[in-house]
Amino acid sequence: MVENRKKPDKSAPLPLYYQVKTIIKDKIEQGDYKSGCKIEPERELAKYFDVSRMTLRKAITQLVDEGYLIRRAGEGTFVRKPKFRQGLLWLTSFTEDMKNRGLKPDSRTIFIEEDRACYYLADKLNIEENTKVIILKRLRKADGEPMCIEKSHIPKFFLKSAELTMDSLNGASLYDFLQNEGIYLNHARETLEAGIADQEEAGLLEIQIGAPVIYRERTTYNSKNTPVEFVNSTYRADRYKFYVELMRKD
Ligand code: 16G
Repeated sequence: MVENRKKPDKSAPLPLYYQVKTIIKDKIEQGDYKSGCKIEPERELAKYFDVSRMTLRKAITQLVDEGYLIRRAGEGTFVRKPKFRQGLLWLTSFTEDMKNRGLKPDSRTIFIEEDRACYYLADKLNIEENTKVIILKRLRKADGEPMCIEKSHIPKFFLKSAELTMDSLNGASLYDFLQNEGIYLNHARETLEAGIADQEEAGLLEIQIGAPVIYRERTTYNSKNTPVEFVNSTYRADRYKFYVELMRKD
């Protein structure tokens, strides 16, 4: 694998570790290093690139920090799966999003319960305090891999004909269920925040406690601008990056 790789240019003004890092990163992005494959030992790579072990280690450490590589104690360093790049412009469901990527969406319902809206939730959903809400907490997976945890809150009065239960949802799409109830979601407002996984999140998402996560808070509205759903989601930061196109203001 190392044979057809470029080498750093020692006369170039760029630091050597940075050149080595860029060469390895390009190979990952171009698919020469396949996701899941083990890269050569540091000693071998340092010799090939003709750099010190310290320089090589700095390049590798940055690629680990940026999510391109993962070190497994006693096993070596491996290429990570590329992150999902998700646009922030379109209102899609998790199911749609995974299908568009050619992946099989799946859900594990952690609980569905009925509760009364507290002041905070009432404010988010623009309902009276103590109004009945259905709370649905799910672990969402793509091709069997945990991606995020979603806790949705929906005012019960929206659900007229069918009850939202484990059986009625049966691992399927919540947005499809709402559409079958005649509820059409039109737009949403969302915030993203950085966080670190606590014990429960780490267990469900199969990541280390303290690993970076992204908290997304979304309120989804129908065409009358009435909030239908308020969601708290925890996304794996090692599997997602978000994308938005920006325009100049003037
Ligand atoms: C998305 C939504 C979530 C919604 C879910 C429905 C975020 C950031 N986005 O993941 O609000 O509940 O889709 O997905 O949380 P489903 O129709 O596949 O159940």
